[in-house]
Amino acid sequence: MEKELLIYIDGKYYPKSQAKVSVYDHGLLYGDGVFEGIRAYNSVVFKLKEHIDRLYRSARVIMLQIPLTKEEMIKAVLETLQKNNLRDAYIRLVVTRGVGDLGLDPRKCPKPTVIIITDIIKLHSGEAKEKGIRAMIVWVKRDPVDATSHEVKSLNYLNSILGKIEANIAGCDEAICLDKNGHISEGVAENLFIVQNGKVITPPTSTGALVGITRDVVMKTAEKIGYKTVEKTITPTDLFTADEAFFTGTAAEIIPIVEVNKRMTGDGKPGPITRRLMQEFEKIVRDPKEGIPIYQ
Ligand code: PXG
Repeated sequence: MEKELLIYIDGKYYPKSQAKVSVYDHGLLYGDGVFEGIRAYNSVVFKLKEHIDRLYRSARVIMLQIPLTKEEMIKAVLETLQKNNLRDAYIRLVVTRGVGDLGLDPRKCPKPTVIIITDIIKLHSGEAKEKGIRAMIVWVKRDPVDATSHEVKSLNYLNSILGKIEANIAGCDEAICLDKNGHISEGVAENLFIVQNGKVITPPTSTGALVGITRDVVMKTAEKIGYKTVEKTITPTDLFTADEAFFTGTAAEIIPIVEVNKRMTGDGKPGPITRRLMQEFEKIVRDPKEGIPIYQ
């Protein structure tokens, strides 16, 4: 039998089938916690420091005291990858409020639960990358910045799940969410970009979109290769009439969008600037300087 993957929970390692948390954990009972999805390429954890920084920022907003320093957390992530002998991996880092009682008061949870899952990466189909995907703007509004905004990467993903359900029942590949003003915010687990007249445009995080790490890499890369990049409000009309559109995210990387609510994007094929950015991105994720090596 194949050896089971080991999962880190609160400093100990458990085989996947035995890696469990209490039913009294407020991460389960209330979605009270924060997380990160991270990738390793060829033995280097891409942008690990940036993901750890975001995790601690998210935790700070919800007043969750992570019981490890950032350095200890990085060590724990690398050690989990080493124990599983992984080189290319998807890493899920979760910190919940921990075990409490059946009331939601976080003061009843003395100790946060820290979970590190490192698994083999499930790649997006090559077809999605090559041909692009069909997306739709759904009725589910992104949670606003004065509510459970996705600026904080919390365990509350019902907003995203609802969006995904709408796309699923409509037979679409992905959902796009609006903010409460009707402006485009992001996908359900991806940031969104459009290209208009050679300019690369993405909505501001004031729409409740996550401060995506891939988003940041793509914005910097676009600038570097000579495209003006702006953070600016995008309306549904802007999206319907864009020359190109694409999603970015740790799991998704860069995925071209070729249709939005049945309107063809550009000529219905992944656009030239999108393809150029995809090529550059492939190089960047494999650059050891862009991350932290697993085996030192
Ligand atoms: N927006 C939201 C709401 C997200 O959850 C992104 C954008 C992209 O951010 P990064 O930093 O990854 O470029 C995310 C990403 C997955 C998965 O497995 C990804 C996320 C959440 C849940 C699952 O694709 N977050």
